[in-house]
Amino acid sequence: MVFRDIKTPQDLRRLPLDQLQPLADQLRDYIIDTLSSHPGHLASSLGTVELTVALHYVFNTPDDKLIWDVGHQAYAHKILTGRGERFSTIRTYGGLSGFPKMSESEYDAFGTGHSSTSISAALGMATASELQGNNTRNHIAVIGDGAMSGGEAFEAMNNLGESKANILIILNDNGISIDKAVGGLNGYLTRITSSRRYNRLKEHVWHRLNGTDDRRRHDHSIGFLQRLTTMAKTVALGSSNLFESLGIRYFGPIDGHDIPQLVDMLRRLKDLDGPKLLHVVTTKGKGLRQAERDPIAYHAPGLYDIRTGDQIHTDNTDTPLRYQEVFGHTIVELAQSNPAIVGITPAMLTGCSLSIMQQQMPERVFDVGIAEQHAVTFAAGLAAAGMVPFCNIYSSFAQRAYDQIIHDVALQQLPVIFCLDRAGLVGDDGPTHHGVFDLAALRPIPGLTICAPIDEHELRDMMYTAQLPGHGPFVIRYPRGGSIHSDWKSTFNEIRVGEGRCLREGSEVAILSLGHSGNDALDAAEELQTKGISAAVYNMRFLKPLDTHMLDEIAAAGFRRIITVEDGVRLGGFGEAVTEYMVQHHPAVAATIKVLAIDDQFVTHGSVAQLKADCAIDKAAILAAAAQ
Ligand SMILES: Cc1ncc(C[n+]2csc(CCOP(=O)(O)OP(=O)(O)O)c2C)c(N)n1
Repeated sequence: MVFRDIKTPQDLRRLPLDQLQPLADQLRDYIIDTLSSHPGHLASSLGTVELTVALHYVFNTPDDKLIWDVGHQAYAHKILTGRGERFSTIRTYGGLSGFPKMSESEYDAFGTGHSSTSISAALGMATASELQGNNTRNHIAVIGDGAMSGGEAFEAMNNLGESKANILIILNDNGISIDKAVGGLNGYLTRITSSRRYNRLKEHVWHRLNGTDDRRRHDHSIGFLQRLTTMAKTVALGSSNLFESLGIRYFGPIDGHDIPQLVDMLRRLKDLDGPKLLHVVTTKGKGLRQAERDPIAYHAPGLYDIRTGDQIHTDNTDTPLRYQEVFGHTIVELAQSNPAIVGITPAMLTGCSLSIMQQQMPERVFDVGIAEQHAVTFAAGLAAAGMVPFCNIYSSFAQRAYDQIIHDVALQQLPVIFCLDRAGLVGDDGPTHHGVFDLAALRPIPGLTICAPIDEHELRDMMYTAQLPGHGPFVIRYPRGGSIHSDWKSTFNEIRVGEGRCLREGSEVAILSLGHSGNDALDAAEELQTKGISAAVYNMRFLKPLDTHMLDEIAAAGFRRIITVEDGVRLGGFGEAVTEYMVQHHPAVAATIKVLAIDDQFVTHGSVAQLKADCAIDKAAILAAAAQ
């Protein structure tokens, strides 16, 4: 059997049980081979290969609904559901999405990217099935221990436990989030999986019940198994089971790489009505030595050597630091002289570089798990009690905490400093992860200062300014990756809040930019110069408050065209803010404005350069607008 012969899960279901592990091995090799040159989420997907095979083997997908949480672990699922041939296009422009996507396949029951949604979605679908008179369809939510720490998962379980919905939660427990898993839930799961007394009892029960096909015994055995499991756990752990307390029947933990055991257990659970949870223990990165040893680095390792498995690092010492690293070093510097500074991240410790601060002052860094809402209100609490919290959240994940930003921070004018990482277009992760709504979403909130640096020196100055006494809540948003200068370590300068900067004088065209887009503006102005067009560049720096004094000057200067450029959505964004002001105060000038921003659509995945070109927010778009 060759895995390429499996075009759909129906083909898979025709295989004898003993063919499944060889199939899983082939799938794993294919993922490892492909991702070595087509980067993606490696370690998580390697950990779920056997689970994926077993799920599609036992359940009648796509009629039964399989819902992946986050969806970064669903590569084997993509390959088994008719997308094997196109797998090498994953995350590239026009290719497969890196996450489940309803429009991509009928097997992708629910689109994902952000975490902790699977149980809610499964409950919604199960409720719909019931209302539509279908009581036999199965709904399976596969959720990692990291994603389980997110509040929405708990809200869903609270609701689920009360319902009779026919839902199976698979808790895929590998003890790792992107970074080390944190929090009380993590400790709890570790206690369950490592309790020797409990596991001995469970093994005993399992062996007694294993291998029965008799339906009556089967039904009886599953109930017996559960009662014994609960009892054993109570004996071993000295407390009742968390999930059972919520009304969800708990099974496991079982080995998530043992296909026969998985298949047997899933078959039993398939016939058991009501909400239930199967706890499977897997190894993140399974099958690639380096990934098993360092699942944090191999969560999304980029390119790696197909023969050795070693990561290929393209950085050299001349490469400018990325914004995130500059953030990481700068917060340490600021924290050394300001003892009130603390750093907070919802589960993106390494990604946002707070790991740098954690190494040096661990007691002042808080990884709160995948919990954006909590991160913001936790920061608000710290600020209310006199600390200076830097709350670093990826822009798209901060969408989760919109109300907390309004209600807990802004309304009370608490000096929380939000550093919104991965703002703008992020590239291959695509629409779930682009940080393009932040400017427009935050602009209407009273009392927020909102700014974006053009380079890493400005990032440092903005961070420095934000932590000085007397400011209210402060938002600093910056993109993924490359900054500009190789000497990032500038001295700190206080920036006057709401003050823009003219970077280049000119007379015909004015280009007004916010944040990193200013670099395209400068490049465009340079090129316009060679074509005999004189272009001025204004780095506005602040979306809020807008530098209206500078806008008055620009209006008075008599430019034939004013161009605004930003890497965010048009509706309510920076360009519209400038236009609004001009319409009110300089109506004749308003007619000369061309806003370059992202139109009212979700942007697909692909390289940032390609997407910027598609959205007409790149240098070429500026040149075209200047020529009009
Ligand atoms: C709301 C939200 N916050 C943060 C992330 C970033 N993120 C992606 S995967 C992941 C870790 C998930 O851990 P787990 O569920 O245990 O899955 P594993 O990768 O370990 O298999 C995080 C934090 C996200 N996708 N969504």
